[in-house]
Amino acid sequence: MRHLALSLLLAALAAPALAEPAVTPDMLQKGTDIAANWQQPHPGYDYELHAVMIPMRDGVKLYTLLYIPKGAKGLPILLERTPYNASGFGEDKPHMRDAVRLSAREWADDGYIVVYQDIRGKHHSQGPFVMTRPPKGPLNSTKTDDTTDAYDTIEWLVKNVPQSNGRVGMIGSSYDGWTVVMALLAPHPALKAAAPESPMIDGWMGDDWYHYGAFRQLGMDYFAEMTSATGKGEGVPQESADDYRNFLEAGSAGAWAALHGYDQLPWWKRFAAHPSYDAFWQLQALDKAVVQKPSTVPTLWLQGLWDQEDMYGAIHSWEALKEAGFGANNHLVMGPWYHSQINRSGDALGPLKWKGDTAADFRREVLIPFFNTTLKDRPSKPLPQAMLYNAAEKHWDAFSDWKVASKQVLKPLYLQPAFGLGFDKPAASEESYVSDPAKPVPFLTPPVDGGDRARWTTWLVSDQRPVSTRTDVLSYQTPVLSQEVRVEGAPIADLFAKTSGSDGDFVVKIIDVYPPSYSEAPELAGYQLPISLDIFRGRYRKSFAEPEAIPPGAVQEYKFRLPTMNYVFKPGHRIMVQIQSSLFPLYDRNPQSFVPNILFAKPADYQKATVTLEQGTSAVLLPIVAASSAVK
Ligand code: PG9
Repeated sequence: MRHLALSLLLAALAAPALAEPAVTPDMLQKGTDIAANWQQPHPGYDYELHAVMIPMRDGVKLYTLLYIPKGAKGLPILLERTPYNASGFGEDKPHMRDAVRLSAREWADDGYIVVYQDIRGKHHSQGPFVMTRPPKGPLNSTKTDDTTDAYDTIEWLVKNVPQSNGRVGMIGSSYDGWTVVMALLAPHPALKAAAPESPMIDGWMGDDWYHYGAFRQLGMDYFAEMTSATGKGEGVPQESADDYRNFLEAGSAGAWAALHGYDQLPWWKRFAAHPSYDAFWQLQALDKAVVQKPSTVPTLWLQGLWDQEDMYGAIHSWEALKEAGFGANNHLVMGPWYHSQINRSGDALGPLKWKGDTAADFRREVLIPFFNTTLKDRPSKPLPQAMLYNAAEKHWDAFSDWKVASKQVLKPLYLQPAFGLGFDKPAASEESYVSDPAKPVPFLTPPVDGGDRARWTTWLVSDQRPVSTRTDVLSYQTPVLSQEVRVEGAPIADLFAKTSGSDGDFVVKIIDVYPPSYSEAPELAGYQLPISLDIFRGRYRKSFAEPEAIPPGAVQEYKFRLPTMNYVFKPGHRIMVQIQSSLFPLYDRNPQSFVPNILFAKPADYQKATVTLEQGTSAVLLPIVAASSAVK
């Protein structure tokens, strides 16, 4: 203070007289040099950016960013609701196409108002955050959910954005896809088109948290990132760079959680109390909800054919809607993409190279015209019922009648003696392996760093040769194919097996084995490319809600659906089926002795088991077609 007074005095003595009033002691006491309400002019910008707090029906305000092209009149709105921070992309960029997320670039080019909103309780929005907040009802006794929040947001937007034409489209992938589906459960009349991309639909059955009851523990970091802070929480510090080792040394997933302080996280505690498919999960399954409350909003259900996070949601929702008679306004798209790759460049997936950028081309040629039909009254080519990329032939196929799983004709491909695989039913025989929880089969060759995005996004197309020689992985294969085998639909794994344990997991992979020499792409010579794979927790073979111990030594049937394919196994290739009992550390280990909650299995519960597969009955049931049913 003394320094300030002294320097003011010196300045006053030295300074020449000013035309403007000098800084007076009075001003210094009462005033401030901070502008009352600074509005930064952006003369070079081609858009206006507005940050607003939109009130919901219960008074909670949600932080919303509006990107409005300068001089806009009568433009539709593209809305994305997210838990991942509405701001922080490119607000400092002068051109709207660079300022919005990459996924909305073509929308900016086409002339849209783009709106991002933080969902309740995340980042700059008010209210409490609840993980994938259940729809109002038995699990949510409040007056709001993400259906009402979307409704109230759209209501505000159409009344308060005079540059808009009063029509809104919703888009978003994964969690943001979930928010699109929630909006569809009671949509605002101004919602005219929707594109849930890889939406999280059923977290227990086959999306992010579990697959048929096997826990995806590698995603546990996400729990802390999302629920340790309103903003982005911190990642979990790992003991070593190898998550194979980290999870193995921790023991159960619950022990790992305890080690990392997860008893402070309400979501983890709620989650861990529901290891089976009880009402907690059933009442959140949105493929059931969309059928109970079908919307008339034109909707494109999108996902990747190798979607490593949400492989289940879009196809199951679309099938449920089609089966219930709501196919007319619902379309299915499955591209050759990893999770959310629809919003990035799509010229390749791991070692697989496509013709052109399958994602950008799709956004421009299909997705935007689809939105423009109802949002801009711009006529477009009618969309087929389903579009699936054919990764073997490298082109899109359009289908006027893509079969839902219950209507498929399936042909058994039997496990045969001497690791053969064929359409002829062989005489009964057996093959065994020892599954040892101390040496689980890795899903990627260790060291496995869960944070390594390049490996994570491509693991579903990773070469299976490194595990095919393990003694606890059974690899059955056909002779070299002399004719193509074309598949359209969802295969079913149908295993008859016994185990010396009282619980156990079954992993089934359908693999395209490339020829040993392959001049089209030498890096793929001999490659074992997974086309469809999943894991099933044995205790749920009779009921997902009520697990039952496996009677040791008794043959049981394990029957489960695998991910959808639109594929051709070409002449010169082989079809392979691999079977194993772990996929670690992506999935937690089954202790192989029955315990009430596997998340909290004790070290002594983990037991080796001898697993024996029946050959002659065990098969994968393939949706084989003689010729493509795609529209020409
Ligand atoms: N797959 C992520 C997720 C969605 C919903 C719940 C949990 C995780 C995502 O990419 O948003």
